[in-house]
Amino acid sequence: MNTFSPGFHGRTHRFEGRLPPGQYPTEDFPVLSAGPTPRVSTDSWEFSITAEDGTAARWTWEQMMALPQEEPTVDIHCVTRWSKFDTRWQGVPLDALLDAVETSGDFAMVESYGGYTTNLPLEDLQDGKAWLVHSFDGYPLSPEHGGPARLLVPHLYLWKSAKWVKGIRMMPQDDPGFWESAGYHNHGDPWREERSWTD
Ligand SMILES: Nc1nc2c(c(=O)[nH]1)N[C@H]1C(S)=C(S)[C@@H](COP(=O)(O)O)O[C@H]1N2
Ligand SMILES: [Mo]
Repeated sequence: MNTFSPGFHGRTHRFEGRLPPGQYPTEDFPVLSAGPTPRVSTDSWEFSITAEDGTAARWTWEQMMALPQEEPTVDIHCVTRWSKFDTRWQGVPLDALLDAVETSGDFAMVESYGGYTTNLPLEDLQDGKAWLVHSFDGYPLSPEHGGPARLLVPHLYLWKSAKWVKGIRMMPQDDPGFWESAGYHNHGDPWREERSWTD
């Protein structure tokens, strides 16, 4: 059942202008994982940001949860063409975590429990554009969707929002992550349809 009909195709629907080219809206929340779901307990969970010189800032679960929290409500866009409007999350703005490290690197490699990686220019993680989130729709994030904590970078295709995130490594030069090495676009802006490296 298309839950957005009737009316979605009208010019005055409430999501006018919020659906990037080539996307369709869904109210489902599909799970897309490249491998098995790692089970990470909050007792052993640790998040780190490592500068190019190897110095690292680290947070335990309790330390991360004690930081000022935000509740972003954002639209998310998967490169497999579904978009979901007004998703509600809770977590820590990445700016607060990045403040803890001194870096001159312009690029970041995001690393997950389980081995997934994705690369971004540092600026795509700054200035209120990214969060480390632990709750979705008022509940702790399920393991399938990246719990206990995932990255949320809603202005880029969702493969940049690494699930089960473990840390960020600063890099002086860009380096492709998991999907970026497999032909996905290096940047992934849904409004420019940056889907594959040929786009
Ligand atoms: N660690 C990890 N993060 C990941 C993935 C993955 O396979 N492993 N898949 C990515 C892709 S391709 C998408 S579309 C989204 C899917 O998030 P969801 O399963 O919560 O919908 O997670 C992204 N983050
Ligand atoms: Mo994806």
